Amino acid sequence: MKSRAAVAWEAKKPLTIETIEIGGPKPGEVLVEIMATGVCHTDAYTLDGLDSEGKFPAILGHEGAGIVREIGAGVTSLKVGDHVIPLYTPECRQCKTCLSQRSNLCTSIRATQGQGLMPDRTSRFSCERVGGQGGEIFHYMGCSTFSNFTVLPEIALAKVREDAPFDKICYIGCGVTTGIGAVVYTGKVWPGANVVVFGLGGIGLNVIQGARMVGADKIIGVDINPAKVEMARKFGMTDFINPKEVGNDHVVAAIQSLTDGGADFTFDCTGNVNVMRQALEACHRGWGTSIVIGVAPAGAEISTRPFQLVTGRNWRGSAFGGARGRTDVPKIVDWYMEGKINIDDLITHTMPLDEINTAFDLMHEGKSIRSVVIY
Ligand code: NAD
Ligand code: AHE
Ligand code: ZN
Repeated sequence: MKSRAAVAWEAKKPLTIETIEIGGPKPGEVLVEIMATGVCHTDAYTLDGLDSEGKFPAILGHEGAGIVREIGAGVTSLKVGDHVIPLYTPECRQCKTCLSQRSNLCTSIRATQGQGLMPDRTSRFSCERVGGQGGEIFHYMGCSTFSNFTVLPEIALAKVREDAPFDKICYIGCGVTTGIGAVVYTGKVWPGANVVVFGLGGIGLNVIQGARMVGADKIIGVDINPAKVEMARKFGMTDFINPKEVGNDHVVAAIQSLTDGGADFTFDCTGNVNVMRQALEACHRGWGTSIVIGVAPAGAEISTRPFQLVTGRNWRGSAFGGARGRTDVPKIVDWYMEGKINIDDLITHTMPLDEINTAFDLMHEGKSIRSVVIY
């Protein structure tokens, strides 16, 4: 069948809207009509050529919601008409990691996903504009939600309730779950904790609302863009630090002074390795935990004095908020529908697929929190 899709032909070039060909679902796979998709900073990072796994041409997008239109042989957990959220972190419930219950990083299809392919090592997407190799276009993060129709393995789809609006719950496919999950599942932040969030964008603001949800005391935001302050306060930020105002070398001291020596939890939501170091060093001696969420450019490395760890600070990371997609995503959709979390105010822009490049422009200009493409 055919689908409209925004294709990334090469790094640093705008996406173009194409009519592509999609192969039907093979055994264990599902054809999904994507109804809406968010644009995450990670899409921009890959498009900017910063992703060591970035392959072109590709159909980007990993923050979608849609409807099952066709199922392949052997699919048992989904049926045509089900509402679903694609999962770049699947949940097979059979691999060593899933069975361990110690991590959400299901390994069953990770290798082929990183190569832009389906588990059988082929692509379902092609476009006649591509020369050679049968016009193949790569998948992205196993999702490719910048196509109106896409194919995913059954284990990479969370079934969600049918009364939830696609144009809002698509954001649960990455940003909402990543931010709130990092607080709830990865950090297990306790009531009364002091929390610092570096980067008040589409992820950081969800860390803030997660911290408020679990009863954190001080929630300190750090950002170089003061335009983010108003929204951050609305979501629970109690204090704000602008490194450009206090001086980059004084950010850690400013946090220590607000938190009686250091934070219980800090979260990097910038992807900047220098900020990651600040976030670690702003933690309280003896127990403070810093959680890296931001995705750094290929080749970047983090550093600090080992003494920071010897004296009890913990450096951790979180992917997809530590959430087990098929288990936890439907619950997060419930939280939204029950009014426990706010998604609507974070979606600052919506647009049709033809205008998807505007979403990248708004992000780079610091003018949006989340842009959502509605098909
Ligand atoms: P965004 O562009 O919406 O927000 C980034 C924010 O960081 C902006 O407000 C920006 O002003 C701020 N910032 C940039 N440099 C800064 C600095 N030096 N000091 C303080 N603030 C600074 O991006 P987003 O969608 O919120 O994504 C944030 C990061 O999280 C990206 O690196 C993205 O790739 C990553 N991410 C990771 C996961 C995961 O599972 N680990 C999931 C989604 C996104
Ligand atoms: N491809 C990059 C890594 C990118 C990365 O870390 N992705 C996050 C999700 S970002 C969503 O917006 C993630 O889930 N990582 C775990 C994983 O298995 O990819 C690289 O460095 O190669
Ligand atoms: Zn994302």
